Amino acid sequence: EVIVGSSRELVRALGGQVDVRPCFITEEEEAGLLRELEPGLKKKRYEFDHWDDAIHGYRETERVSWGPACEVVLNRVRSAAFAEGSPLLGPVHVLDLDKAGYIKPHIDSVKFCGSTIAGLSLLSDSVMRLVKEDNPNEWLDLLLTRRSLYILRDQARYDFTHEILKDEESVFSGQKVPRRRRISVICRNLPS
Ligand code: AKG
Repeated sequence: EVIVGSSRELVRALGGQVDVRPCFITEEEEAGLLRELEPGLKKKRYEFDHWDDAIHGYRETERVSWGPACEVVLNRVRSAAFAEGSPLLGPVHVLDLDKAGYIKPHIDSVKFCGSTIAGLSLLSDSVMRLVKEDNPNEWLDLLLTRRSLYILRDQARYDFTHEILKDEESVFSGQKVPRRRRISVICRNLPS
């Protein structure tokens, strides 16, 4: 099980809007993505000190063009997450979280991103928590294993905050999920 929540009803109700696919990419594909991303990321420093930021302990980049092997992987992500012809945000967002880094609860800007967020997780397992914005008793935890894909859409994207738990709090269904350095590769569509 990779999705648990405050109630069975909520898990069922949001089922069509939250998708977690373990082992979405192979070890070779992960290595290929890292080979393309590491040189650029290594030139940046992790940011820890911006207290108003949603993200703590991160560096990030955007990438428009990829080598052929990575393009194949990204096209698989796009066809899993988006309807054919749906206009996508050109650059793919790459977020590198330090082992001590985490993402605080937030809702992505409705001005800049559309109904769907799709992310690959590289290098580490993690727990993503969704919490209903107007009722914190309603929540879902997603187990994002290394090399998995998650997709959030519609209500799950607009009405729930999402966050990536810090290592000390990284527990899924009672089981510790050690959080190491994690890189996410995130595709989004444009607002309609
Ligand atoms: C965001 O960019 O809005 C995220 O929360 C990224 C989540 C992730 O790292 O997978």
